[in-house]
Amino acid sequence: MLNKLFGRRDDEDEKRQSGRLPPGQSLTQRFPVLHYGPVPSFNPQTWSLRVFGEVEQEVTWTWEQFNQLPRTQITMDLHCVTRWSKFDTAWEGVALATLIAEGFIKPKPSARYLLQHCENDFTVNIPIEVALAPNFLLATHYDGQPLSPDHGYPLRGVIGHIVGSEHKTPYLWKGGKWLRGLEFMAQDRLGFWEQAGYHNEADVWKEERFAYD
Ligand SMILES: Nc1nc2c(c(=O)[nH]1)N[C@H]1C(S)=C(S)[C@@H](COP(=O)(O)O)O[C@H]1N2
Ligand SMILES: [Mo]
Repeated sequence: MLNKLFGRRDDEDEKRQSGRLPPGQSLTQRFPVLHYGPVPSFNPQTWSLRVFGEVEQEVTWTWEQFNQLPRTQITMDLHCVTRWSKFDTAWEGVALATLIAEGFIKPKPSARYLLQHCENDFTVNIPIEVALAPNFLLATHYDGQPLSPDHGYPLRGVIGHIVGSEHKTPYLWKGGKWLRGLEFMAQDRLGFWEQAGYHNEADVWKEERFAYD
């Protein structure tokens, strides 16, 4: 127990000294679970991901079709608005930028925001440039294994900080678990937590946690 405690503190000091611990965060070696509502069940026969809104052509993929899309692996630091940070997490899935570069999705020039639609009507909004950056992934695997049900199985958005990169890093809530739809939008629309008072930009380095404080 004591060993584990010292291990965490040493690890945290090291991350702070190397500039990887954002203000107001502390390091966790666990992987906490946070969401509103129940964990949905997954049926591979009926699951689909619908891409719609400001796109040249709407497309809906079955689970089998989604698994044929080109895949990407990334390692990121995750920062949760509830003040835990988890470092060097390994993810695998599909990058939105790749889907667009390879013509699987053709957004209209008017597309400026992305709304992630999740099971149980949960939504979360991000600007298109955040959605297309390499630190946002449509993830199916964490740490070499399919996502666990409470972390978003079978598919979630995940967003974090890639060490050494300059991409904007929002808090982890900007990745929706149990994804079922991607809506490209001309105008911004607030998601579930944003409507509840969370900051719309959510930049971890600026500590943009809540809209009014
Ligand atoms: N569908 C859905 N996705 C969600 C949420 C939620 O309530 N529902 N909560 C967000 C919040 S607030 C956080 S901090 C992260 C937590 O991800 P984790 O449970 O894998 O740590 O999921 C985000 N994605
Ligand atoms: Mo959160």
